[in-house]
Amino acid sequence: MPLNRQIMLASYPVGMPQESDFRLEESPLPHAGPGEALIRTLYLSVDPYMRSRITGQTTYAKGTQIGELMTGGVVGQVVESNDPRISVGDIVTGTLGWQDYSTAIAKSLRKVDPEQAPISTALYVLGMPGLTAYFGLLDVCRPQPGETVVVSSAAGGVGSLVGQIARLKRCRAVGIAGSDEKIDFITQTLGFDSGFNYKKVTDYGARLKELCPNGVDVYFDNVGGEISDAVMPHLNTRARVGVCGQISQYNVENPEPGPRWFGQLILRQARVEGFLVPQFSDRYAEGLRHLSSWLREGKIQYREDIVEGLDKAPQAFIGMLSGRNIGKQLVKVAEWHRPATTVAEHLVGQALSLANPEH
Ligand code: NAP
Ligand code: FER
Repeated sequence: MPLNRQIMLASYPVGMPQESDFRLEESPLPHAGPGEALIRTLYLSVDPYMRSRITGQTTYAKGTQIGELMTGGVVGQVVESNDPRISVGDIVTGTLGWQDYSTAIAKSLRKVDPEQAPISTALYVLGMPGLTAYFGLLDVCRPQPGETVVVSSAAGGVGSLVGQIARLKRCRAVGIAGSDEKIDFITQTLGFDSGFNYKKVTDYGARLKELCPNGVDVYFDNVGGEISDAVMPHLNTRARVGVCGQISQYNVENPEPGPRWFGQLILRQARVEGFLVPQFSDRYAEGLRHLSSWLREGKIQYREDIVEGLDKAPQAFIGMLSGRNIGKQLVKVAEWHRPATTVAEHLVGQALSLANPEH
């Protein structure tokens, strides 16, 4: 009888989480109840928001209590289903947690089409980070052709997409990230116009002035802290700042005091707006349609940083918070075994379309 490995919260982290804040437990495999499916985890996403869920306090969502399962987005394969909408073998995504197997109400799951894109993209370009970049940039920041868009944490899941979407909208994209390798990645592979490594540059303001000679029209803020303080004086008249995340503050025990830049907003008649991606949930289909066309047409490049093994999830999470990821940090939990029928159907489909291109 296989066991289900689960990663539980062992203690509320103080500052940067430690591996000892998490505990691996084993329990009997669950079964799907009425209207439910049993899902085998294939990929798990570790994301910054999880840090705010393990503080012992409730923010916009209920936190994880000590002894409870760590939450997280999963792509998995259905192994049992008690709902006609979901079949055994389907690939689905949902918020299922850090475990090998999960049960979920079938209607809370989204089906993933493995023919459309690699299934792991449901946790990145075609998932929550992609939608965050899409709506955060296009709806909150409203970039116009020719404008300069600055994005922080530019080589990460959300930031890597923000810069590319900005380029698709004919903006100049400038990224800020924490290593030379990340800057090479965003400029050489992703097509950002320029960027700088904030761990090497000491005078952020001077570097921003060089890289943004026409000022900053849009700042997509993923980090807050000193980096954002340095961007604010460069805002143009009617600039827009989308506050997506403040990761520089997630692991500090006491909020850092910072320069006071509200006067700059008056001077520049600028707008600062925070957002949470679920506020756009009634338009996710629109976002996914655009993101998947860009992906299919090769207009968006992506890089996944994959750690293997569920037991490595805490390490992957801590690594991501510490900046070790380039692209989206994922955990590969199990190999995907395509059901034979799907492969056969796929091959027949391919053969038919080769024989008859109109098919
Ligand atoms: P990510 O950028 O892939 O990974 C986190 C990155 O944060 C690290 O790689 C690191 O890169 C950077 N970082 C860590 N500590 C930092 C510090 N002190 N100063 C500056 N950078 C630091 O993560 P993601 O999933 O794409 O999320 C990015 C941001 O978006 C996070 O703030 C997250 O909370 C936010 N978010 C918001 C929403 C929403 O709905 N509002 C949804 C999703 C994500 P460096 O090497 O560059 O330091
Ligand atoms: C969500 C709302 C916000 C969510 C993630 C976030 C997984 C991320 C917020 C952050 O990183 O600040 O429903 O779903």
